[in-house]
Formats: sequence, structure tokens, C-alpha cells
Amino acid sequence: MTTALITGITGQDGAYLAQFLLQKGYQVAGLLPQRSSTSLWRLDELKITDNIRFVHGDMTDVSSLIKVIKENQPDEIYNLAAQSFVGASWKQPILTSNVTGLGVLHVLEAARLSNSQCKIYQASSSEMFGLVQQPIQSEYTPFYPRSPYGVAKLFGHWMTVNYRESYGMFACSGILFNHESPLRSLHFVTRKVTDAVARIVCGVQGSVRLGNLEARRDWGFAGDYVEAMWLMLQQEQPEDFVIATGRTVDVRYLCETAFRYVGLDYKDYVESDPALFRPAEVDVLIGDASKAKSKLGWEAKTSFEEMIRMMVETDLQRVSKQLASAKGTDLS
Ligand code: NDP
Ligand code: GDR
Repeated sequence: MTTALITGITGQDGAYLAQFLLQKGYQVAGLLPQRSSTSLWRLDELKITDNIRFVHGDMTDVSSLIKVIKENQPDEIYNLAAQSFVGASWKQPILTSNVTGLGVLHVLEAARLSNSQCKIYQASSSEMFGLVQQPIQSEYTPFYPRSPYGVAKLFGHWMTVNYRESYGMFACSGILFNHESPLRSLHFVTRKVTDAVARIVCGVQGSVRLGNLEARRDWGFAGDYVEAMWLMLQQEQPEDFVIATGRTVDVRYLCETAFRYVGLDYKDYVESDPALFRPAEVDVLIGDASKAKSKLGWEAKTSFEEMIRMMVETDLQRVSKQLASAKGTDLS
């Protein structure tokens, strides 16, 4: 049986990837950092918590990673763990660099020092393009990160390339553009908006304050994107791939779409607050995933509108359930 080790198993992508690999018959080990309490809500929602072998370790502690690799002998490592919120990376640049940047080197070194022959997937990001140097970004576009997070990701990206070239390791970097889902954390703008829509409809929130409404992103569905991670590790040769939809829309259109779904006009509920603007913004991202299409046979399946509908519906169910249980109503 093929064994995969997923770092970041409790995050959005970790949960969808674990579900995907379990369906393929993999044994899945998930790295859990030591926390006073661990949140398994995503794995619980997908009903896969009991199918995962949890192993303890932290991205900032290379000895724990060596131990985990030696004890579990994974065939594939999906390195998804990160401090992944761009906004927080200005407030915690050193933590972000340690986890999101140096942490990647720890995984690569741990695999090398353990003499592991495993294949490694590194979760690189479109944030590395930052102040974009080409109107549409592909594997050949020069990088110009705009946040401590983007800089840390770039370090991890080049280390992955370097370990592949220096030691012949099967290490791939997936340069993924934004991808969202009902399992997205509330920090991120899509889920912040769909959660607000649900709360406004249920009468527990009046409005929502956002930052820059003009920022444009190439937003896809996380459930589609985890398949691309797996496909990269099934290739004959390790290579890097851009994964994107090829369509860009702005935060304003996100609001319009989410509020329209419940018959409301976003202009009545959304405020743009300059205090929520970032010190340096990534104005626009749009990816060219034609290499992934031709070599991996991968392309995005879910439209932006379908994904936002899915997120609004799930948040409406969640908020209604919370309200019902607060009132002591039995919904079952
Ligand atoms: P999440 O923020 O949802 O998940 C991050 C995961 O990393 C969590 O499981 C978290 O655990 C874990 N983690 C954080 N710090 C540590 C640590 N010190 N040691 C071990 N684990 C740690 O991210 P996503 O699932 O959205 O993204 C997955 C990866 O893909 C990330 O690397 C992200 O930067 C990258 N990426 C994401 C994109 C997206 O649009 N979603 C696009 C491009 C790249 P805990 O919750 O316990 O802190
Ligand atoms: P991003 O996602 O920074 O692209 O990183 P996020 O959803 O945080 O921001 C997208 C854009 O929306 C603007 N914005 C707001 N953002 C947030 N979070 N909250 C707001 O209130 C708000 N108002 C406007 C932002 O300024 C930005 O322009 C995500 C993460 O998943 C990274 O880990 C990943 O690498 C990249 O996507 C690709």
C-alpha cells in the first residue's frame, strides 16, 4: 500500500488531499504540531478523521521531521504546512519565515538525511509573482514577492528546485493560485464574505468590513486543485507546474456574486475600510495552466460562481444550525 505523509493535514488542502488519497487506497499519515488543542473540524466534516494516522512533529523542528519520516517511510510527502495568511505575515514575519520558508528546507533535509527515496510535493504559491512581471503568469514568469509570506514561499520554492538539482531528489513545486472551498479559514476574503452573507441573512450581523475591493485573483476550487498535486508526483520526471483557472475577478465581483445568491445587493452591506488594506498589495493575478493541461491532463472543473454558491449554501447551513442549537432546538 502506498503511504503518503501530509504536513498541514488540518488545513483546507490537507483535508481535501487526505480524502482524495484515501479514496485512491493510500495509507495517510498526517503531521500534527503540538498544540494545546487540535482542530480537526475539516477532517470531521469530511468524515475521514478515523482513517488517518496522526504523527507528531513541527515544521520548525527538523529532528521531529526526521523521526516521522524514519518511522513512517512515506512513499510521497505533500508539504502543505505553512503560516498561510498573507495579511498576518507582516505582523509575524519571523514566524512566517521560520514555518513557511525554513520549514520547507527542514522537510527536504529530513528526507535527505533519512535516505528516503520518497517523492516530495511543495506547496508553492502565486504570491511569489506578487508585483507581476507578465500580464499572465506561467512557470516562466519572473518572481517579485510583495509580502513576507511571498518571500518565505520563494525561499521554499527555490530550495525545492535546488534539492532536485543537487541531489536528484524527486521534488516538485506546484505554483498554485488561490483556491477556496467551504473548508476555507475565515481569515481569507472569500469565506469572510460567504460567512457574512449567511450571518446577514440570519439576522445576526448587519454589515461586513473589507479591505481593498479592487484586488483581482484567479480563484479556483480546492477540491479540484488537490488532484493536480497528486498528478505531479505520478510523473516520470519531477517538474514544477502552475495550477490556475485562467480567469481573474475582483473582490467587488466576489461580493456581488455571493450577495446576489441570496437576493441582496452587496452595496448595501459591504464597506471598504482603509485600515484593512495591506502595506503592499498584489493587485492582480491570473495564471496560465497550459503546461498542467498538456502534461498532467489537468484543468479546473468548478467555476467561480459554482464555488461561491457552494460556500454560501454551506455557511447558511452552519449559521442556521448554530442558531438552532443556541436556542436548544433539535434539528435532527
Ligand atoms: P491552511 O492555512 O488552511 O493550513 C495550514 C496548515 O499548516 C494547518 O494544518 C496548520 O496547522 C499547519 N501548520 C501551521 N504551522 C505549522 C507548524 N509549525 N508545524 C506543522 N504544521 C503547521 O492552508 P491551505 O490548506 O489553504 O494551504 C495549504 C498550503 O498551500 C499552504 O502551504 C499554503 O501556503 C499553500 N497555498 C495555498 C493556496 C490557497 O489558495 N489555499 C494557494 C497557494 C499555496 P494548525 O491549524 O494546527 O496551525
Ligand atoms: P491571498 O488571499 O492574500 O491572495 O492569499 P486573501 O483571501 O487573504 O486575500 C485576497 C485579496 O483580497 C483582498 N481583501 C481582503 N483579504 C482578506 N483576507 N480580508 C479582507 O477583509 C479583505 N478585503 C480585501 C486582499 O487584500 C487580497 O488582495 C491566499 C492564501 O491562501 C495564500 O496562502 C496563498 O498562497 C495565496 O492565496 C495564493
